[in-house]
Amino acid sequence: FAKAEEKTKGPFEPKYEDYQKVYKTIAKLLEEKDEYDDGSYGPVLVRLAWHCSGTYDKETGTGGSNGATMRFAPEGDHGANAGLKAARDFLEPVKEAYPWISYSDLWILAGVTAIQEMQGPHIPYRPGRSDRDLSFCTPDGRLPDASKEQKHLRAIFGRMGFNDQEIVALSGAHALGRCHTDRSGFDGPWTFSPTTLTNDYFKLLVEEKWQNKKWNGPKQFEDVTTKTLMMLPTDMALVKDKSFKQYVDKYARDNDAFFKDFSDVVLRLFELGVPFTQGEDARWTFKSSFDEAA
Ligand code: ZEM
Repeated sequence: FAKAEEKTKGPFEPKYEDYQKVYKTIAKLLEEKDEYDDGSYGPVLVRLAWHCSGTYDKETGTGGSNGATMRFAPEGDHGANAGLKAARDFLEPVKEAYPWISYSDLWILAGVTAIQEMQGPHIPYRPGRSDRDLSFCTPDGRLPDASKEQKHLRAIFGRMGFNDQEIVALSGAHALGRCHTDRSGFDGPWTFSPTTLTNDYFKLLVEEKWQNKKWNGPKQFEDVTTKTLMMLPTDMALVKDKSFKQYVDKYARDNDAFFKDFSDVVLRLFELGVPFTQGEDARWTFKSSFDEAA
């Protein structure tokens, strides 16, 4: 039947509506599977999309979200990717329902969906990623090491092509989710609302007092007031470093400015290393559940 249809209509070419359908399916699954972690798979989906993209190296053009090479052992087993199987498994039924979408387009679309469904800004999206074999896996060590500071952040994000302002805006994603001792060794959430995107990460960085947490785990910081929130050494580097701090201050004061810059930089992060055949004007903006309700 599929073959006969191809003859009359040509091969299936998914359009905006088809991707919006995939978006809606992911959004519905997010709502249904609310027993995970703090009540949402949203944060771990964002981390999956970021870890696909953040392997990009602008000098060699290797890495990035094209390929979905984290499906394979070398990359899937990198320490930085611990725990992301939960996100990949969550998306497996979506891939089965829409076999025409590549894993690499799906994982990034899931990141976009998660951000929007957690009340973040719209993130324009273009398809065009194709899945590649394990020979395209990137070497270990391309993602940031949370125990380090500003010099390391500039080296890692500079390799992707990002400047100080962009590093700070991207870090605002830590308003979402938490650290898990069995994944990274660190423990706890950054904010009191880890399933809603806000500028609270920046507000807490500047308004709270942070102290060294006394425990058996790796060096991390806790808020003096409740001792329930956390910051990584790389998070604290953003307020220690003058050039970073000016943007932390700006985003702490102005959620709209954060949302705008976050959308701009995440869109670029998610497109790193992708050989698109369509131009930037072909990007789509998907409707979220909040747009539909309005
Ligand atoms: Zn994260 N991140 N990240 N990050 N991240 C964790 C969790 C999450 C760093 C890092 O080492 C860690 C960005 C940048 C950086 C998210 C999104 C983005 C965790 C905890 C660590 C240790 C993992 C665990 O134990 O489950 C470092 C050093 C970064 C350098 C600045 C950027 C950029 C992100 C997106 C744009 C998200 C959403 C999480 C929460 C995941 C979850 O499962 O809750």
